[in-house]
Amino acid sequence: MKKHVWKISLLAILALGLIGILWAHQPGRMTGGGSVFVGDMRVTHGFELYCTVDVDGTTFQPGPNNLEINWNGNRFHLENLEAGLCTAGVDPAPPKAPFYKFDGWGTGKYNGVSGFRIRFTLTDKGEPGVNDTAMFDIWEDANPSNDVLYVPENVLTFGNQQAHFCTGNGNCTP
Ligand SMILES: [Ca+2]
Ligand SMILES: [Ca+2]
Repeated sequence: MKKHVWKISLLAILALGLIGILWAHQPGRMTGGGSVFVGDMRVTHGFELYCTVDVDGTTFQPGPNNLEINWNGNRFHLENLEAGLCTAGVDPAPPKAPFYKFDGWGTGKYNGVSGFRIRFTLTDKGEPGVNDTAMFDIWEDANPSNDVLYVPENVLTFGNQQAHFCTGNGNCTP
């Protein structure tokens, strides 16, 4: 009888360990939006983005990635996310998620014209979104001195950003 209980306990520990490993390799995604101000200029964004490189360095295929930014009558539309590095460090709960910071890099359209590049950082530092931050830098790929938007990392004035485990309709498979 004792031996039997010991065996069940060992199996339980192995199962928990396996679940832990699987969770550690869960890819993530981030959704949300809001506004940040640069002086008097309001910069508004909305997005759904999938990590291409997760906390543990595992790479995943990106799902449908969307990022729109509007400022002073201008707009940027992400066409291709080339990298999305997700890192842990701050608790983004609720909900429970495997990361809080999304560092992205990609190309898109500025006022309808392709050939622009963006580098950005979005964070989820809990709820409501008052501690969440955003940083954007957008420039012309062929002429990097043509920087069309630079927003230093700043807290959101309106909105909220949410880190999630990668569930739902996106392409979450490695
Ligand atoms: Ca959150
Ligand atoms: Ca948040």
